Amino acid sequence: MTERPPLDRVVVLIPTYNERENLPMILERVRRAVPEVDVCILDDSSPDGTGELADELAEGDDQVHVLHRAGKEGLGAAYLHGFAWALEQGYDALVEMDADGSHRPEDLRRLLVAAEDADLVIGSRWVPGGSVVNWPTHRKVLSVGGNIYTRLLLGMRVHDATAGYRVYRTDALRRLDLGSVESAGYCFQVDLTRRAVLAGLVVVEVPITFVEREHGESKMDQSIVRESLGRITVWGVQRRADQVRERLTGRERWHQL
Ligand SMILES: Nc1nc2c(ncn2[C@@H]2O[C@H](COP(=O)(O)OP(=O)(O)OP(=O)(O)O)[C@@H](O)[C@H]2O)c(=O)[nH]1
Ligand SMILES: [Mg+2]
Repeated sequence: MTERPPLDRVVVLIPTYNERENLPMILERVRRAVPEVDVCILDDSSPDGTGELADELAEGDDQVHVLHRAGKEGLGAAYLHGFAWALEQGYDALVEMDADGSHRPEDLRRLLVAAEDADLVIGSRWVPGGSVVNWPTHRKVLSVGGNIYTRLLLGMRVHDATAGYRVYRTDALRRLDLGSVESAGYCFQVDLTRRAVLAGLVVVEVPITFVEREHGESKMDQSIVRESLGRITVWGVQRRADQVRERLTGRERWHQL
């Protein structure tokens, strides 16, 4: 295994849309659990004033940053903005974390330890030791079903490709063509997982306990599910086509010999 550089500078990216009730809690927990890491809040001009609250919280803490975005463009777009910022700032690794407490900051240290020997660490609900607390049956069905569909179509050995609690090494992210990512909603996670696997990055899953939000509303809706289903199906078909092409060109080469 190649020796990876130490993770001296890490930033936790937290996308927010109407998370006023959750922001102080999540910020306090992150700062307490891993005081050495920075935080950057990615707010899409939340109508409930989350962005202004973020500014207030950042004022008294040099390690907290805020990016204000023009309007609600989806989780993927907010993360791409945050990735570009983190790469520019020279961080060694970045973390993706929801604002609603589902991704427990107290688990982050474990994820960062795993990132010492990996390019991408996924906090996974669907590996032994992983679990979900307080999720209604329909959400479990959607997540497990979505992951089975993804595994079947994309042939990846990742068990929780839709998971949103992750650590990326920034040098590994630079090897992915982020400019061509179009996924706006939650399928951004599957898209990036697929790109990471195709690029030969070392992807590791670490079990986490995912806790359903207690405050605020879910931003998950049907358009997000539709986008995911559509894109994953297209990627699956492309993968098959590539396999067929490779087989054919392999045979052509065989005939030329
Ligand atoms: N900046 C930004 N953040 C978003 C957007 N959509 C969702 N988020 C944030 O992304 C994180 C995950 O969204 P959630 O609504 O919790 O989605 P979920 O976890 O599938 O749904 P829950 O069951 O409610 O937890 C939260 O921190 C949201 O505030 C968006 O369009 N822009
Ligand atoms: Mg959530």
